Amino acid sequence: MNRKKEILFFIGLLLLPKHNIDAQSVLQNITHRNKITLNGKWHYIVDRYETGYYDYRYMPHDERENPGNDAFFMNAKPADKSGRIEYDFDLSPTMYVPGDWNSQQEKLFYYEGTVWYKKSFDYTKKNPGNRVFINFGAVNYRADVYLNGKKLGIHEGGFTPFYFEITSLIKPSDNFLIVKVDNTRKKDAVPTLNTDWWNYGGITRDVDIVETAPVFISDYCIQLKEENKNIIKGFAQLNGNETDKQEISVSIPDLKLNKNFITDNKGYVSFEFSVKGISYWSPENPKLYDVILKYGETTLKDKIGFRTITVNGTEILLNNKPVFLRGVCIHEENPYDGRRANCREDAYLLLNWAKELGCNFVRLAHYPHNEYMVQLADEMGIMVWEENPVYWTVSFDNELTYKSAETQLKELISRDKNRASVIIWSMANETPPTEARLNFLTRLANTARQLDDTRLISAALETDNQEGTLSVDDPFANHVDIISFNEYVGWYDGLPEKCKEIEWEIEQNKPVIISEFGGGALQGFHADSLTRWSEEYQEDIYVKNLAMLERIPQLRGMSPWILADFRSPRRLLPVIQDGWNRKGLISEKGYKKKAYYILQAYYEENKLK
Ligand code: GCB
Repeated sequence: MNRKKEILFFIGLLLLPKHNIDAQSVLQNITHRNKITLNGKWHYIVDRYETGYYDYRYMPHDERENPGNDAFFMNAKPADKSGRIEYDFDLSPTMYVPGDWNSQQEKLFYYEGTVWYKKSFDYTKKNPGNRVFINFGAVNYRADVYLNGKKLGIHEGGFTPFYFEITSLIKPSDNFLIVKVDNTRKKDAVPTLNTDWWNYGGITRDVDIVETAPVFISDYCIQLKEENKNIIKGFAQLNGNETDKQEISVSIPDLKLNKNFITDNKGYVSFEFSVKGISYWSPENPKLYDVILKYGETTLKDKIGFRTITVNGTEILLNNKPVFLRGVCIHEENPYDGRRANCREDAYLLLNWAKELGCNFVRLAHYPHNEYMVQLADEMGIMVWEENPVYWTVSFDNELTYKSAETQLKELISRDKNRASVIIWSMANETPPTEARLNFLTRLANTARQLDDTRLISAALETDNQEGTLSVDDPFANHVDIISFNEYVGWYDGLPEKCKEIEWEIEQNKPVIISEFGGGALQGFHADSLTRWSEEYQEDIYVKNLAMLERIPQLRGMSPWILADFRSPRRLLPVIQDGWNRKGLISEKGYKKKAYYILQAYYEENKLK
C-alpha cells in the first residue's frame, strides 16, 4: 500500500461505527452443551422511529462514549421522582421468545421495523473459571445485542445462528439482555424486498446461555468420506488455547472406536480414520450413532448418521445405490397458527405430514429452517434440501449483498454439516440469468464446495420454452450437481391440458429433480377441473404434471409446491386467498386436499423406483 492509500485506509477504519462488532457465527451442537434457556416471556417496546437507537441529531446512542439514559439498551430507571426516562421495559408488554411478533400481537401483524426486547435473568456459573456465551438460533433480520448496558455486537440474516462471549459481562444477578430487532426489508439484503412469504419479525428461535470450560471444542465435523464408505473424516477446533498442541478424542462406542488426535498450535486438527461394520444411514434405516468428543474433562455428545451421497451421470446415489427423491417443499410455518415454526413439535407436525405423504425427501424452502427440522429429519430418515435465501431479484451486482449471502450460506453449512439427512445445498431460487448473477452464484457454489465436499450442490432454476419444448438453458446449470427447476405448467403457464403437449429436451447429463410444480386450491371448494381454485383443478394439475414429468429421462425426484398453505402478503384475492398462498396440499386448518392423495398414490407406486 502506498502512503496515501495507507492513510485513507486508516481514516476509513476510524470512521467505521465503533460498536458494530459482528457476532460469531456458529457454536457447534448447542443442543448437547451445558446450557440454560432464556426462552419465555420477554418485555418488548415497538419503536417505529427508532427513538431508543438514535438521538435527536440522528446519531446512534451506541456510538457515543456515554450513551446516556435515553438509549434503550441502558434499561434506565428514573433515579428519583424528578428523573426523566421516557421508556420502561418493565411496564411494557411481554411476548414469547422464540416467536415471531406478527402472530403474537394483532397490531404487529403487518409490522416491519424495530422492536426492542428485554430479558432480565440471574446466572450462577457452575465453575468460576468457566466461560459463558449467549447463543441465538435466529433473529429476523438484524439484531443489535446488548448485555448490562454494553453492546455485544450485531448480526444480519434472519435464519442462521450466532453467538457472543459474555464471560466478562455476566453477573450472578440482575443481568439485562436487550436486543433491538429490525425486520425492515431492504433491496440489497438477502432476501430482498420481494418474496412470496411472510416477513415474520422477532427473535424467532431459541436463546440459550451456554457455559464452557476455559478451553473447549467449539466446532467439529464428522462425516463419511465421499469417495469411501469406510473412512470417516472431519476436524475439530478448540477455542481458548490457540497456542499449544493439545489432545482431543473422538469415540463411537457402537463401532468400538476411540481415537486420539493432537491439534496444531491453532487448536485445530483434521483427521481421517477407517471404520468397519457401519450401518449406513438411509430413509429405510435412519441409524444415528452416538459420537463423543472429549477434551480435558469435558465431553460433547452428538448423534451422527453416516452415508454417502453422490451423482453418477444421471443417477443420484445414496450409499452407492440409485435413489429417487420423493419430496415436497415446506415453508417454516405452523399453518394452524399462521406463525413461524419454532419448536420440535412444529417440526414433527410438518415432517409427519411429509412422511404420511410417502416422502423420503423434503425441500426446506427458501431459507435455512430451524435446527429441529434437520435433527428430526435425521431421526425420521428424510433426506433434506437446504436453501440459501437468494430469492428472485437480490442485488447480484452488489458486493455487500454477495457477502451477506455468503455469510448466511457459511452459517448454514457450519450448523448442519454433521446432519446425514442434509444431502443438497441449494444456492438460490428462480434467479434471472445475467452475468452478475452467474458470477454471484458461482462464487457461492465454490464456497459451498470448499466448506463441504460431501454433499451435492443445486439451485431451483427455471426452464426455457421454445414452442412447447422445455429445456434448461442456464449457464449456472454447469456448476451444479443436480439440475433442478421450477415449472408451473397448468397454473402460470397455460391450463393443465397443456402438459400433454410439452416435450423435454434437457441436454445436461445430470440427474434432474423438479424443485417446484403445482397450483392453488381453496380446500373445500369443489367444482369441475377447469374451475380455477377448486380442489379438482389442483388435482388435475397434479395428475397431468406427474404424467408429463415421467417423460424426462433423467428424472430422479421432485418436491412439488407445497406441503401446506402458507401466509403471503402477495396473495390478496378475497375469499380465496385472504393473505394465504393456496398451493398447499394441506389447508391451513390441516385438511388434506384432493391433490394430496394423487401425490401420495404416485409416491406409493414409485416407492421402489
Ligand atoms: C415460485 C416460487 C415460490 C412461490 C411459488 C408460487 O416459483 O419459488 O416461492 O411461492 O412460485 O406460489 O407462485
